[in-house]
Amino acid sequence: MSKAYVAVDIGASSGRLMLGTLDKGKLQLQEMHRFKNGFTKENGHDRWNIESIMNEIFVGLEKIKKAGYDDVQLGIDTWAVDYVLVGMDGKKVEDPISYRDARTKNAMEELTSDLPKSYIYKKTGIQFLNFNTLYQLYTENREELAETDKIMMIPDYIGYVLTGNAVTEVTNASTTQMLNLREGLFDNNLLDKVHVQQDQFPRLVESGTILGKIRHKWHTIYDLPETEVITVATHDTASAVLGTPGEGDHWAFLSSGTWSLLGTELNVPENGELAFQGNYTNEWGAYGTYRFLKNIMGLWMVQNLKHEFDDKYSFSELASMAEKVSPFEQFINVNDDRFANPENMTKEIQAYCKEHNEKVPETPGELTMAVYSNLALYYANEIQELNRILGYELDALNIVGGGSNVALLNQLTSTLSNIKVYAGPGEATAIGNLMVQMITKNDINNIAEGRKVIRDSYPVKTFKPETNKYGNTLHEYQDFLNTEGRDTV
Ligand code: LRH
Repeated sequence: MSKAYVAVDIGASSGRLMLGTLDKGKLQLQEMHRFKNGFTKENGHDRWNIESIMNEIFVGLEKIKKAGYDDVQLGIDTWAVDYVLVGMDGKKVEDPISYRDARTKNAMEELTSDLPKSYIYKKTGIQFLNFNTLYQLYTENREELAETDKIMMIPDYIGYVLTGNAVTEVTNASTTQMLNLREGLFDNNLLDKVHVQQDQFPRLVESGTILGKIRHKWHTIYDLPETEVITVATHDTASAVLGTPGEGDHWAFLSSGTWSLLGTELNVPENGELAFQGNYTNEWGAYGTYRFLKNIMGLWMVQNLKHEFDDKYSFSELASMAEKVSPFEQFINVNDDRFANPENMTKEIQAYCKEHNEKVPETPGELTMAVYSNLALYYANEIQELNRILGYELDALNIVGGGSNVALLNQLTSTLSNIKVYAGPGEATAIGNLMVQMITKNDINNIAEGRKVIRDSYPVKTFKPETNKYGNTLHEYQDFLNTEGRDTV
């Protein structure tokens, strides 16, 4: 049997264990376990239930053992920015708080009132999002923080529980907005600002570092395969971009899941004035790359609508209903903070439209179309912005992740952005996770070869721009955004 690799890929709304094997240059993927994820109110805050996540990982591993895999490699990726505080006893202090919790509402403005944004950006090259780890740590109780032995990003913490070994992996660590681009380390001034010491973060490691075997104690509780954990590109977006089969030098990516992460891969960070003004980020990637991108609200909006319709319709049913409605019936700034964690997404969208004298969407189809058409407009605007900042034209957009299955959104995006769209694979994140493991174990030589394996294993769908279909709509939307207040620093 060929070597078996397991990707533990956990997003904000679901997690999965995917088994990957390589056979004659083709990747075979099998979903072995899937579970729901989400935060709940606990002890005054929106928190992730980390024990339940651990439990799901063990359940998944037991299934893998039952399926006949006795010896596997395993990598973990999750969403970014959130962390677990670990006490002197080696245990979590509390369940980690979600980045969507209201606690950071004013933290960024407070912290940056005496450390200017331009100063932080020069050092870190990271976009200003009010939930970055820097601002989350700023809200922590100082005494509690001083007594904390370790501050661990979520995937590093999961690896630590599994193996007993603690590291801080760079792709995810960069989303703290506390890594110094030039020094390649946590920045002392920023650490001081939030009353944290260098050594509270376990040692920094690159993606592709072997973490160790799963601890004996877990084998005494669960029936697990022999498992070696590899620290992959632990930030899910870093894994997704690795798993994107872009070709040439000027391709853009859109990692389309709970968030829409739109950008391009660079070898040198771009943290000049235009990037700063446009609030673009330079997240660290595996093997010395940078993800130059922007966070856009994404499918989170549709996920919320779906729940609010009592999960009566699947995502594809919602898309079919949306297709029967005309696009662009209303303009919405999808990146408005009010959509980040509203009590009710349907009502928030409707209230927004009323306040802006835009047509109010009522039916599931209208609401879904309102989100998709405005996401596509937002993407198109940012592609122009990317071209302007980079000083060259991006010539293709690779859409990956669950959102790459929404043909309606792919076509709208292609036409509005006037760019060729390649859609797929949907499981790019798990694939990128597996790729780093395979490179570490010498089954694949490098990213370029890995991307070829992906191209050979997964057909992508192409969407071409339809000429002159929507006339001036993008310009009108850009005028709307300009009066609305764009996402700039
Ligand atoms: C996507 C993601 C994104 C981060 C956000 C917190 O899952 O990791 O890259 O900005 O979650």
